[in-house]
Amino acid sequence: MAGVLNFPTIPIVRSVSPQKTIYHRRGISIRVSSESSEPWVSSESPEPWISVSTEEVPKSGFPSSTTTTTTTTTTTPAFSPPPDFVAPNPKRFRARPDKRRDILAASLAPLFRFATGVFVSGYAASLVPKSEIPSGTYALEVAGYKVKETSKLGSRPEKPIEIYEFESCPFCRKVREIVSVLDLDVIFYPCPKKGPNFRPKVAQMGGKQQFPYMVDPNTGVEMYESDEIIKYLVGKYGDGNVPLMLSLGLFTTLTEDFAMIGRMGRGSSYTPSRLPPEPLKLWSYEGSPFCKVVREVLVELELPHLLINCARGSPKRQILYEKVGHFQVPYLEDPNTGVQMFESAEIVEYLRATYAL
Ligand SMILES: N[C@@H](CCC(=O)N[C@@H](CS)C(=O)NCC(=O)O)C(=O)O
Repeated sequence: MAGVLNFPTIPIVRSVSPQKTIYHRRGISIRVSSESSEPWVSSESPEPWISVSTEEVPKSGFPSSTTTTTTTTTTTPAFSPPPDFVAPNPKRFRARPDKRRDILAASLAPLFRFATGVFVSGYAASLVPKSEIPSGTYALEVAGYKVKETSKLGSRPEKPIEIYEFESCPFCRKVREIVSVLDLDVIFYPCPKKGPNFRPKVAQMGGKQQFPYMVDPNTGVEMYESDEIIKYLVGKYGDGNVPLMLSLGLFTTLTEDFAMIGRMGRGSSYTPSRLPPEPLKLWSYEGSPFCKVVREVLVELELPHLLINCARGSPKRQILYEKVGHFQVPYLEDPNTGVQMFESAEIVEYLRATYAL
């Protein structure tokens, strides 16, 4: 379990390279150069399927509008679904019998956190007769009624926020809760212990290996410190108010520590894996125990993933519902193999079969 002490970042100005200077003040840094790099491919990647070529590449992943001629790596991996792969049918609110203990243990987290990360900002719900919900509209059914859910969300960022973190870190969980509450989409760069790619990248960007580390490509702001990140995000993309359960100092940290008890150590250590060229896409939210077990494996395999947050009250529930005719999370879309699937147990097996070495 992580400790509960949180040390403020000492103000420093540090020159990282001739092209890039990062200013740190109380954990906040602003990227002031247009230098960029491929977001998830390590320059030292020894992977055998990576060939080196010189070509004109548009820079991506971090704030930059420049196009540079540079030597870059192009990946030509053959990622394919496991043999005989068949996507399972969705079974809402049901854990596969051999995974019931895992899901029960993962359910302790939202209990200890009083459901923070289960509902989006300004959530309200009422039971209405079925006839009041137009057909083709997502709504949960309870005892012959439909649940009408609404929310009040702030302004939306154009590009997803980027967060470097790992599942079993209580400070990272605080930040994952706030992005669920604010209904923000995030590219997560997992940083498990001994992970070869994104831990070094954070040290390169911010000067030290400390997590979470957030990059907002919309503003160029980068920062360490969970509390600072939370304040920044609610100010920019919320109503400016930090939710109570994230503003109670030691109590918040302790309950975040307790939230890890059921799944102690999961989602913290690196499992050697093959890094795909494209981030995976996971429809998910922090309060769901079914999503938690999938996130643990994404982190262990160090797989970058765009997380589409859709806690209760999120308008994105309707988007998934229209897209696949059903709403349930976790829902994985893997652009590297073309696989799209529901069901946490099978997603975990798929990820291990496809990416673990
Ligand atoms: N058997 C599924 C269960 C997933 C599930 O039921 N997820 C809940 C969220 S915790 C859900 O999507 N509920 C639908 C809803 O809220 O409308 C799995 O293991 O992935």
